[in-house]
Amino acid sequence: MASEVSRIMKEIKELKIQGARRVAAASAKALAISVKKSKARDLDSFFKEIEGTGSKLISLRSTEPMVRNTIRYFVARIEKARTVEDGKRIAEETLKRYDKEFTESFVKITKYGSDLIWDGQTVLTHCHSTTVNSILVHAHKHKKIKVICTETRPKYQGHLTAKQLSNSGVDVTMIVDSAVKHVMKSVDLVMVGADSVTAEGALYNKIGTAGIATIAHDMRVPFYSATQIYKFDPITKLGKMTEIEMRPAKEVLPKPMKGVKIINPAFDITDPLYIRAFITEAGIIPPQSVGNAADEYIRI
Ligand code: RUB
Repeated sequence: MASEVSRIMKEIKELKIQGARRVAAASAKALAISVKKSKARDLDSFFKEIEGTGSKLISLRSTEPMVRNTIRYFVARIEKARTVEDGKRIAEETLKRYDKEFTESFVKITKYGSDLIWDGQTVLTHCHSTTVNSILVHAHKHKKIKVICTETRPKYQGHLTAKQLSNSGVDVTMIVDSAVKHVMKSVDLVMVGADSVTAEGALYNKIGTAGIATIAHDMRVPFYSATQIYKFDPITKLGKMTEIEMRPAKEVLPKPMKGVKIINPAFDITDPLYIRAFITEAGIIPPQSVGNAADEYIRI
């Protein structure tokens, strides 16, 4: 395997590349590199190689349907090749097309999400979502907004959120995750990203999201998730659940504590009942319509 591909895989695993969009984009890049560098002499071994790299990329973060959808997007096109050289050309073209579609949907979501925030409002966010950050920076350019972000235990992705927002001039305040209830009275809306969206409109996002949604619901604060439709998980149409990635205990406690067990789920599930809408490239979609939008939009 090319060293650049191994490096990308390692960075995904260690969360140096984190967040569903960045993980999917990096996986697309890694697959395209491995196709380009393939030394396979016949189509059979070429396809096997692609399948192997694709499966490896998918296995790195198990709660990421966007990676699975991305790999399927590539494989479905490359599999039409008649020769290895043809396959390499198709992979290159697919990467260009994928990047273009990826950027276009991101621009749309940024605009739709920003339109939901009114002048003078305070938005609470959790973890680090490139999608939500883009919305908040865009909104800040056109109106006066405040942002409250959680630090996001155990890996503190909220630090990156705070840093990026502050560098862009956004008024940002960071809280510990357990302070969400305390601050909710001064929040006008909650906006988080998404890792997986299911057929019934449930949301998988960073651990802690479901608790925030419950508090927002109790206090009548609208809760939105900004997501590309490619985060829809097709297996949920068949009644299966997206898997929740369990991460190493040392992320919670670097040195083990005698007699103490640790579990470290990376994500949790927010009930559709608590979600006002998903902000997608297809518009602002209520949870019950997400499955239809996915049928319409996902072109694999
Ligand atoms: C990141 C996370 C983000 C979503 C959306 O978790 O939960 O909210 O991935 O991000 P982790 P984006 O840090 O474990 O990857 O909008 O950038 O796709």
